[in-house]
Amino acid sequence: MKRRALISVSDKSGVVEFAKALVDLGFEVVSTGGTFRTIKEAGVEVKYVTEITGFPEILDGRVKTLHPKVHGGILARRTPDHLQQLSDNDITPIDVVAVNLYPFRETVAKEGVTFEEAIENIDIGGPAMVRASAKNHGAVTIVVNPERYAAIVAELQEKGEVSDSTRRLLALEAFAHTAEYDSAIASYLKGQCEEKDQAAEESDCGLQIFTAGTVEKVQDLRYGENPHQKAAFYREVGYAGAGAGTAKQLWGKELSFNNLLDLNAALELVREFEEPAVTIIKHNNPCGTAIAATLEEAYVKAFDADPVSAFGGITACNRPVNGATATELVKTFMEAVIAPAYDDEALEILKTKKNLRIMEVGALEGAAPSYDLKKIRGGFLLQEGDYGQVKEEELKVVTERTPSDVELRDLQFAWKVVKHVKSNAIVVAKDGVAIGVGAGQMNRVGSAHIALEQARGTAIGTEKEAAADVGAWSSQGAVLASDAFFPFKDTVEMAAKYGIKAIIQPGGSMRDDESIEACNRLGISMVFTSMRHFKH
Ligand code: 93A
Repeated sequence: MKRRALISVSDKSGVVEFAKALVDLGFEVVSTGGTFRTIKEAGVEVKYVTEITGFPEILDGRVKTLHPKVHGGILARRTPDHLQQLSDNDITPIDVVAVNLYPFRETVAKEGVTFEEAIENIDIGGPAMVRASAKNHGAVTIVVNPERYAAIVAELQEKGEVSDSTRRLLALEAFAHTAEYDSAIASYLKGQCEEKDQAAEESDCGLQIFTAGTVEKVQDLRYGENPHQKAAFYREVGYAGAGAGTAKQLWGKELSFNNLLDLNAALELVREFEEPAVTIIKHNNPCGTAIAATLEEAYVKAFDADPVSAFGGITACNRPVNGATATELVKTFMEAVIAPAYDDEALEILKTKKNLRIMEVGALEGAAPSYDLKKIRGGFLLQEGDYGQVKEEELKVVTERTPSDVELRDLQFAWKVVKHVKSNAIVVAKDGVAIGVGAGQMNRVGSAHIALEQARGTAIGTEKEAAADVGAWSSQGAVLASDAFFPFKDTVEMAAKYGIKAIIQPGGSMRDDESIEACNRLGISMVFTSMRHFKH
């Protein structure tokens, strides 16, 4: 008896050659409508599936292979008992199954696709055969990927059969194929449900973006946060807009795990600003951030805010990088730079640094919101990104003193920066520059101390020499932002000693009164945002 192969594929690439090779190896090839025609027209011997089922394809092809003559032939163990049952029912075993599924993902990606078209492209008979064959891979060779045809033919030619280990690998590939297929359908339907039900969208936290099949591996990374940790970089399929995950690397060394994390932190910070803005990130915290009239000026100010920390940092710019900015950038060692674009002169200058990773991300506007995922052992936490914004008219002055216009501008600047600093976060700012950053301390006053001490010694641009000469404290007249409320008045009292003139914080502590009283006593303005920005 001839061995039987069943071929039913939507992706017809290589199918004629495969069928021909099987026929040459002595197989009887059975196929469904379109596949049958393709093979037959190429002059290769093939049987139409209805010949073996004795049943027509019905319901516009919805039922073509869903038949015991097919599934019995696939699922039977090659034991005397099962083979006897096949023979009693006039069923021939099927040893090779080549199936790939209706192109669901491609169909729903097409513009203007209707719901009905999408539904018709949900393959039922195909996955049934794929799963049945993969389950019975002890006897059946299942191939879902046309790239495997040649290797299978080669094994059959060499050994007369496909080895156990190959069949098992093919089964694995088959189950991955159907799992990915079903998750694409689930994602699509979820999108459809959400379009109809706004409330559902609001209550749900976008879990569909993390289901298998909606992310793709970009690359294995050399290692994770440390060399003994394996790691890889995945990208959300179809994410619209500029993000660290979608940026293009134009130049430089291979990206590392920590580079990607820092690139993300950097880009998310500068996209807060309308004005030309630059930030330099170290270990996920911004050591220097500035806004200015030009990008070049913003870079110089950001760098000068903390040149020691900026060494080996990751820089983000919210404007295309020009030659002048690039000239400044290459003066020190930077790991990477990310920006919407680069002009030719800038690229030429930046490329003098062999290892500098140059990342181009495109226009920052209009990016879809993204989610934040944190892994815990045995689970994960998913939340919307922190896109909370406080408008100027929502700020509430709670002190006798009102901030001046310049202070108000600095308060709003510092508030945007502090959102991107690990909690407990304190940022001291002056003239559009973050001159002191206190990050990740376990108490707020500890972060304040770090930020204020740094601000005290920071000297920006033209102030540099003057400050050095007279020993002036740069923190004089600066403003301070806190990502969450002050539990005690101690931070206010410390800020006053450093000459801070205005403070921005969410408010909402049991002891707000004490902090307000301290501000009034010390001549400081304080505004409440009623929104906090914890970052863990
Ligand atoms: O419509 S189905 O869900 N019902 C079936 O019984 C069935 N059998 C095979 N889809 C079915 N298929 C699929 O048809 C295969 O998975 C393959 O993608 C496609 C091949 O059809 P044709 O050979 O007519 O081009």
